[in-house]
Amino acid sequence: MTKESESIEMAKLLLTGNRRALAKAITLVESTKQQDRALSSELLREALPKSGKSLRIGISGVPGVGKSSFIEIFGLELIKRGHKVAVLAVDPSSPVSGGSILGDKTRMEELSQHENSFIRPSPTSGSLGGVAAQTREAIFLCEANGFDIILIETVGVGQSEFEVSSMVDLFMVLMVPAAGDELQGIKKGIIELSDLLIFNKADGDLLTMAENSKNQYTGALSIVKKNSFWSPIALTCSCLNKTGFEEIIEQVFKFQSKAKTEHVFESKRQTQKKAWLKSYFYKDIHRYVQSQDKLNSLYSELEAQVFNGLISTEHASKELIKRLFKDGPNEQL
Ligand SMILES: Nc1nc2c(ncn2[C@@H]2O[C@H](COP(=O)(O)OP(=O)(O)O)[C@@H](O)[C@H]2O)c(=O)[nH]1
Ligand SMILES: [Mg+2]
Repeated sequence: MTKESESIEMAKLLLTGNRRALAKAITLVESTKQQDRALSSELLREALPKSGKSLRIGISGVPGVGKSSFIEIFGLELIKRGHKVAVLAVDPSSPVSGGSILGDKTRMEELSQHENSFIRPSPTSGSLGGVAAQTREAIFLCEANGFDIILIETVGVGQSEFEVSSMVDLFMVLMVPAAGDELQGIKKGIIELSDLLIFNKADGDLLTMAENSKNQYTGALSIVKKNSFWSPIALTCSCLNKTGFEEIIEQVFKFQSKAKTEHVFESKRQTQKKAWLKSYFYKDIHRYVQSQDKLNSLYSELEAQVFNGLISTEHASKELIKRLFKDGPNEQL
């Protein structure tokens, strides 16, 4: 079979809702092997027209806040309502921590076995295009495979939150209930990103504190209007007692229908697409430069000169572009 027909066959199987084809397709887009790249972009080209019809939800929070436990219950509740739920993880630390995937599978035991769910752990970081780019492509593949809710779990540290928020429709942050003065310390940036702020572990000794945290935030959030149609909302839940999920789901779909009726849904996705094109373009150019010996050594030379204060960053960049256009690209781009 030629490479091209191989990817078309794979795409066909993917579009029928075949789960193994989805797993294989994601492995392919994650592959760094040169021969897989052509196959992968062919596959994406076939899948892309069938993607996009889902609600993409980012779920963030510090390790131990209960993201995996939350996804188990939230996912099963959504399935009960007739949805098909895919879970993707963006965890830049996973190759280091290693064991997190095993822990997640046991916390999402029922969900991972359900026929209307699909769970995929984080790709290995440092691979081609980066974890975030591959997750974005995995979203398209899950959608083409028939999933209408995509949950993207990310650890609430560093850059990954921003990357995930740039590929989802709705971003929720899980938090541990805390006393009033501790709440002040929570990063402002997180609140600006989030549409729903959820205090988990609202049970036992933490129940009162969770309610207090929620009330305190509700006051503060009413002033933060993210955009014309939605102000972030604070809620509580308990994965232990399975409480609070009814209201969370209600708010999620309220958000979706408001975003759609006020035409924010599509325009946000368009903005995200533009931003991603830009980022792919820059990454491709950078990768091309790295793949060409002459260009790469010029890059290193200029980098050293910038580092030593001999030339400006702007000058270095212009020199590189000059050389790039002079030599011209080749098929490796
Ligand atoms: N009491 C209580 N414990 C919870 C709740 N949700 C999660 N946990 C516990 O918190 C720990 C971390 O949960 P996990 O889902 O792995 O968190 P993650 O690291 O954010 O994915 C586990 O021991 C859970 O059993 C909850 O609602 N109430
Ligand atoms: Mg987890």
